[in-house]
Amino acid sequence: MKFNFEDHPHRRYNPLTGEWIQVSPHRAKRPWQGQVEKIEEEKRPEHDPSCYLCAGNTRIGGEVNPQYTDTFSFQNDFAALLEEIPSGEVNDHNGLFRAKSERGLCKVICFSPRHDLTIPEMEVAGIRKVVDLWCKEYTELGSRDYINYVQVFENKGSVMGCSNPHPHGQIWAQESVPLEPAKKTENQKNYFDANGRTLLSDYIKQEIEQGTRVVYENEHFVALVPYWAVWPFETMIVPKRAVSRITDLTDEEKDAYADAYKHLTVKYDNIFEVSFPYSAGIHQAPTDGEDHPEWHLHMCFYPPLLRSASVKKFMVGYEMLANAQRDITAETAAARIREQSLVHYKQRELAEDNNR
Ligand code: H2U
Repeated sequence: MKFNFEDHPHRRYNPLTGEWIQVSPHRAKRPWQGQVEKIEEEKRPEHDPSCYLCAGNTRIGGEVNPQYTDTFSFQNDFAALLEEIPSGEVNDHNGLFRAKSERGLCKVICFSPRHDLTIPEMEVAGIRKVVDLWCKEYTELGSRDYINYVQVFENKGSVMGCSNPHPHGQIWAQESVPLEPAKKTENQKNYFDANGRTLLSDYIKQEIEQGTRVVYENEHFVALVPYWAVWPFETMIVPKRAVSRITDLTDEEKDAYADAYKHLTVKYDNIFEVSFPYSAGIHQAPTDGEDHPEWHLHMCFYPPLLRSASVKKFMVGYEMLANAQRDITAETAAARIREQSLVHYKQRELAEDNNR
């Protein structure tokens, strides 16, 4: 018998983080053949008077949101990181008790004043305004002396712990480079030093040639299920040109980014005909004053759903105690995402209703 990746358990290596993932393809080669139940979603109003992110409403701390018309950002009223703290450090008992003060700040980014929309339901032009706001925030926050990393992210759906369905994301900016981007800095640097090209330029060149894990592509961006994906429908959006930070993208590339973000998430929603939950975020160069030519910007999407709108993958048991593991292969998941329409299911349903 000859080993093959479609049938036999194996491990795959993530060159960005230096970690391995256990793949058990024999356990669930066609996980979507079971029943797919459709969850009825509540219809939200365009403006909700009780939402703290809607335009003109009062937030918990008493501040009133402006009558914004596209995007809006504000400092998180319950920020996890604070700017005004004294610095301190503890290192006791042979390093067994170590701690260090951490300065930073947290912002909330509203993607649209429309309470009833999500990224896949927004126009590309509206999403482009979100990209522009990310650029503005990355520049402003990153230019502060003590801020060495700016993490842009979005928690979508209550299953991801998102507290409000109004389309929004967050930014945490801080003194240290956090764990995930720190691992990626080290591995990308080693690759760049050895090869003179970014790790992801070489990687996406192969992916585009092979095509099996690509789910969407436009002139400047590619969306794919990484070879080393952990979550069932995990993806990455990567610019084709090696840019270290979002502010290095040209106007045309920023439009293409918005287009890829929209179309990937439309496909996501279409899989189970439900607003697909995920945590997504941009990994890019630290704002530590260094050039970072090794860094190749990318956006990671980690959706928890596995088999239907209500069956999610749990990272428990073996995953908690030993190693991340998946059943369906990256290739199978990619085929499933790729085959989805670029028309959002709600648009299709609307068109069907109008034709009736
Ligand atoms: P989620 O993305 O997890 O839903 O978080 C929304 C953030 O909005 C959350 O971090 C903040 C919360 O602290 N928030 C405010 O800053 N002001 C408010 O009035 C309510 C919530």
